[in-house]
Formats: sequence, structure tokens, C-alpha cells
Amino acid sequence: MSTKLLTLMLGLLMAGCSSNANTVWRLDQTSSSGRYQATLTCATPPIVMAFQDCTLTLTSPQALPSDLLIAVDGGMPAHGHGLPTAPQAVPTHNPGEFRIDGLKYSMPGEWVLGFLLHSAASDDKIVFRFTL
Ligand SMILES: [Cu+2]
Repeated sequence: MSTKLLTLMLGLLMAGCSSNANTVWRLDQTSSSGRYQATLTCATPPIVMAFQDCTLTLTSPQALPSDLLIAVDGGMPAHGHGLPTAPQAVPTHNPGEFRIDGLKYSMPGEWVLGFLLHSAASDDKIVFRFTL
């Protein structure tokens, strides 16, 4: 392997490690209860039929509940259908940060992407709305 190629690959790896440095698409939203500020950041603007590289970040004046579970749901209300896949929010090593795995959109139009936050202490939700 050439040194030039190796340098390029290392550069790409390091770029992947710096969080949010290359974010090109971002939405901010407050949860229904007002408890959480949520940011959805994605490596590209949403596109049809490709897996989306997105992260959900939650901040709150209080510490996040240790038993917090997040379910992902979404769809097109105007068409009465949901997401074509069943995405999951997976905790990363950064507190309050979740990688969204398996997220795809099946067609252009108006979408909602929702996150249901469940813990023993409370239930809450965050809904993002956007158009592809
Ligand atoms: Cu549709």
C-alpha cells in the first residue's frame, strides 16, 4: 500500500471520529414535555432509498434517566404509511448521543420522524418534520 493512500485513509478515519464536524443537515426540536432539547444531525440531507447516517443528541437540565429507552417511529401522515424499515437508536460513548441505525425513506414528500422516550419516571416524545 502506498504511503499516500495510507495517509488518505488515516485522514478519513480521523474525520469520522470528530463528532459533528462534517454535519451537513441538522434539525432542532424540543420534546413534548419541554424536558429535552433534541438535535437530529445527518451526514447528508435526507434522500430516498438510501440508509441515512444520523445521530440524535439529547440535552436536559437534569441528568438523563439511566433506564432511558428510545423507540424510533416515523412515516408520512398524508399517505398513512410508516417508515420502510425499523430503525433503532443505539447509545454511543457520548452521554445523550444515539446513533440511528437502519433509517430509510421510501419516497419524496412530507415526513415525520419521531422518538418515543420511555423511562420508569416519565414518557416523552420528540417529533421532527421535514420534506424530502
Ligand atoms: Cu408516502
